[in-house]
Amino acid sequence: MGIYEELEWRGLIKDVSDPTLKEKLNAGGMTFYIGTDPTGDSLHIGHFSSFLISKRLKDAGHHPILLVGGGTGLIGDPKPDSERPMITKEEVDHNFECLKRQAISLFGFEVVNNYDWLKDINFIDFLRDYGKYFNVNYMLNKDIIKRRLDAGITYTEFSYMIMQAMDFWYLNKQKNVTLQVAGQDQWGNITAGIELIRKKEGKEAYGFTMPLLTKSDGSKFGKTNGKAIWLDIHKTSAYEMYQFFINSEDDKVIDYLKFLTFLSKEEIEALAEKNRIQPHLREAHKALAKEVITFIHGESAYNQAVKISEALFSGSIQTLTAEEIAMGMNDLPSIEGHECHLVEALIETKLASSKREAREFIKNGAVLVNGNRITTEDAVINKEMAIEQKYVVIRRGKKNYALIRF
Ligand code: 383
Repeated sequence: MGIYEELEWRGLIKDVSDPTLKEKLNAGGMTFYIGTDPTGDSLHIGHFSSFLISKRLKDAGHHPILLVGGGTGLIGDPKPDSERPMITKEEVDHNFECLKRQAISLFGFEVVNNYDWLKDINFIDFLRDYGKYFNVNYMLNKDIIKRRLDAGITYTEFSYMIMQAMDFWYLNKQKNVTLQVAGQDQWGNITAGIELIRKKEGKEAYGFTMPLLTKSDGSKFGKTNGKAIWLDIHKTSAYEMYQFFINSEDDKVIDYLKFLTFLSKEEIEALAEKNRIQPHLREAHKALAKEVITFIHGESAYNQAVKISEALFSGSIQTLTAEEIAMGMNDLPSIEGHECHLVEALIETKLASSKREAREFIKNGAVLVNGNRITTEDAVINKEMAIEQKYVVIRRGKKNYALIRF
C-alpha cells in the first residue's frame, strides 16, 4: 500500500488539486508545508489531527516544514460566520513562541514564521506584485468568502488568502516547497497559492486537504462540555484527555483511531472487530487514549491518567497524591475546607439534601471519606485527615464525588 492509498484508507483525503498527486505522493521526495496561525497560546486536538499528517508524509519520504503564522495571525483567516477580533502584536508574538515550542516538541520539524517575509512588503509593491494576480471575482467565489458576504467582511480579512498564497509562493521559491496540506476549511487558501505560483512562475504546485473530524451528530470533534481539548498539559490534563478519548462515541472510535494514531491497518481492523463483538471491554477506546496521550505527553503522563481514572472508578482514593486528586477532580463540586461534621459536609457539597438524609446515607454505609467507609453519624472532617493536608474526598454511592479543599 502506497502512502496515498494509506491516507485514503484512513479517510484523510478530502480535496486533491491534481490527479497526478497520487503518484507523486507515493514516489516520495516532495517538500511540503502545513501552517497554523498563533490565535491562541496552545494547539488543540483539532490542530493535532491535521498536523499529524506531517509525520505521516515524512515517514513516507517527504520533507516537512511547519509554518506558524506570525504575520497572518495579525490579520485573521476569515471564519464562515463573523469577523475575528484583532489581537495585539505582543499577543501574537507570545502565542507564536508557545506554538513553536509545542510544534517542535511534538514533531521536531523545521518551523518557519511568515512574519519574516511578510513584514517588509510595502503597500504599493503588494498591489503591483501580488494583488494584480487576483481577480476579485475569483476571490468572491471562494466558499468562505461567499458565506461571509451577507454578514459582511472587512478588506483586511478579505485579503487574507493573498497572504497565504504569498507564503506558498515564497516557500516554493526559497525552499522548493511544492505541496501544501491542511484541513478542508483551507482549500480556498491552498488553491489561491497554487494559482499564484502558476501565474508568477509558470510552475506546478500541489495541495490536498483532510476532512474535519466530527462527532456522530455532525458537530465539531474536540470539545467536552464546551471546553476545547488543548495540547498544553496545564490547560487540559492528561487525565481530562484520557476521559475525553475513553468516552468517544462507539460508532466513531475506529475513525478516530485511523485519524489520530499510527496503529497499522491490521491493528485497527483487529480493534474494530473487538469493538463489534465485545464492546463492553472498550479496547478500541483504550488503545485510542493510550496512543494519543503517549504521543502528546509521554508514557508516564499516560500511566498517571489511567491511575487516576481507575482510582476514581474503584474508589481507592488512598492511592492518589494530592496533585493527582486535583487533576482528577478538577470538574467536580468542591467547597472550602473548615472543621465540621460529616453530616454538614454532605449537605454543603450537595451530596445530601437534609441532615436526616445525610444521616441515612452514613448509617447505610453509602458514604466514603478518602476511600474509607464511614458509618458513625457524628464523624468530623478536618485538615488533619486531608490528603497531604490539602484534600478530603467524599463519595456518596457509586459515583457521586465532592472535594473539600483545605
Ligand atoms: C497561515 C499561513 C499559511 C498557511 C496556513 C496558515 C494558517 C491557516 C489557518 N489554519 C487553522 C488555524 O490556524 O487558519 N490559514 O487554526 C487550522 N490549522 C490546521 C488545519 C485546520 C485549520 O491550523 O483545518 C485545523 O488545524 O489546517 O483550520 O501560509
